[in-house]
Amino acid sequence: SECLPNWLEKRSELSPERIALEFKDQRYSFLDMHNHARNWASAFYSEGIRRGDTVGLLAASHADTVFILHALFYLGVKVVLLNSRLTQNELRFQLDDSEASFLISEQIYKDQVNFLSNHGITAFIKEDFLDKNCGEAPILHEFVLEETATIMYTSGTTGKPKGVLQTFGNHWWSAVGSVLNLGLHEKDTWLCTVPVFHISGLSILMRSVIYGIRVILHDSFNEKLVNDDIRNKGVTIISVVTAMLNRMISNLGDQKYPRTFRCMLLGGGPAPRSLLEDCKLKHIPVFQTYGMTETSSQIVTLSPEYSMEKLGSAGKPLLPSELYIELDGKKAPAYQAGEIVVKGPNVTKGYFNRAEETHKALRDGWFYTGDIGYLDDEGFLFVMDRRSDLIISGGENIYPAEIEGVLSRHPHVFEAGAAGFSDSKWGQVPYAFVVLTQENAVSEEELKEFCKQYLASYKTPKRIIFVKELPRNGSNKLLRRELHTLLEEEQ
Ligand code: S0N
Ligand code: AMP
Ligand code: MG
Ligand code: MG
Ligand code: MG
Repeated sequence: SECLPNWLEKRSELSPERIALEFKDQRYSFLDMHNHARNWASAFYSEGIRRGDTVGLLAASHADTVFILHALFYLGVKVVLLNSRLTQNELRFQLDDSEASFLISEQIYKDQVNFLSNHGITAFIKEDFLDKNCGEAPILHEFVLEETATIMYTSGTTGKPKGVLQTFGNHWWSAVGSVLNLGLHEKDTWLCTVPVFHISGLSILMRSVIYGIRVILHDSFNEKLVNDDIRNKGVTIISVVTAMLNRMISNLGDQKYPRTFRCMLLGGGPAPRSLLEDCKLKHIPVFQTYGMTETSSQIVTLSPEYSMEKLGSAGKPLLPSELYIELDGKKAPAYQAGEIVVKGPNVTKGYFNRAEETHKALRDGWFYTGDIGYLDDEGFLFVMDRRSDLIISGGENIYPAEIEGVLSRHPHVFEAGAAGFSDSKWGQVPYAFVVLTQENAVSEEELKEFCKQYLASYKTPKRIIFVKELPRNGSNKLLRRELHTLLEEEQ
């Protein structure tokens, strides 16, 4: 099977002195990074972690996290990237579902780690390794392109998250597709302030070692610090979601970004027209992109020369990828909306242990995104609506079925329906509509607290509205879109 040299090891031979990573004013060259990765690999190896194992990683954005990730690739381990906003119950589900044998985490998540250890997961805290002296681990000098490198969970319409398999080949081709569109400048620096447990962030780390460019990593998103770094540290590219860009612009005020800042890569959800126009007026080089966990980040991105002329479009499929719009089982003509269907070497081979869902999504090599959009007569994509029922809040996905499932477990909840409502800060937030078994049996606050045990805070309904019944069609299917009218009636 097809292989490529271990990227970071190779990079550390090609450009050992070049700065790979900056984190809180600490700088690491590619050679430093390789050495750190090797040391972590040895530490993990001495604990029994082996090629082919599946290992969960629950870690904040930190230089160590980057080294640990590479270390796990060096060992040929499949890494399950865990969203640190999730509750203990959600984390446990993902570790069980992915059949992970180990968890690597850190002190700040000790509560989660204790909970998970008590549920049978072998967990390590990175701080415990610090003074350990280990022998050397055998590391992979080649990556097999079809092997799974990472697994990221994405929620589903049924309410049960599923693990998206991302191979080394997927990551490689994603990085190649991006650079063939955006180009590579000698002084490129990518600011990473999106989480590395999402593909938005992880793909930046992959591009860094493949291209040999510097990454400036922030441990959280702070619009002032981001603007400072863009203005003063030679950042040329940053990846953002709409909620971040809004905050950056209001913090920027009348100040300007330097001309060397060449790309504000905007993805992860809808890009409001007013925001794009505002950026155009301010000469901020926004590049809208369309991509998802299943495509290992961007699959469609507006190219530089069209960023103004095709404002509102997500662009054309990147060079390695293809796309068409399907309507009633056929290719739709220009301007006809339908399902966005994509293909390319960056597209997942499927969901872990979910044959049925994999077969439904992947047909004849084409991936059915569930998103709705159209192509204009020049082949530019306009994304209109997200996959069925998906709520995107500040770049985080929420599926109504997941909220409904949790609420229904409450003894006083007879039934529940959830939907997304627009919100100026997050784009959308979830609301829930609940029919109680008995009037006033439980309060809105109590139900929210109940939700927080099982749902990350961003998934917990911002409002819970008590109703007498839920809108259903003749075959008793919940009509989520009609929940909006229910709210209007309440007010
Ligand atoms: C927007 C972010 C930064 C907000 O986080 P912030 O401000 O740091 O919040 P905290 O201080 O941690 O918490 C304060 C309160 O706010 C709640 N909260 C936090 N985030 C959200 C949210 N998203 N929605 C609702 N509430 C939120 C906290 O819970 C807390 O409240 P309490 O106290 O009640 O707990 C942060 O959310 C963020 O980082 N968002 C972006 C995530 C992201 O990267 N999403 C993209 C995922 N998609 C992909 O990766 C595929 C697309 C892709 O790859 C891509 C995307 C963008 C650009 C480029 C690409 C590419 O293709 O390369
Ligand atoms: P995730 O993989 O969790 O980031 O979710 C990806 C989803 O975000 C896609 O399937 C779309 O529904 C949505 N999305 C990504 N990019 C865009 C875009 N440019 N416009 C509208 N929706 C988008
Ligand atoms: Mg914050
Ligand atoms: Mg998401
Ligand atoms: Mg119940």
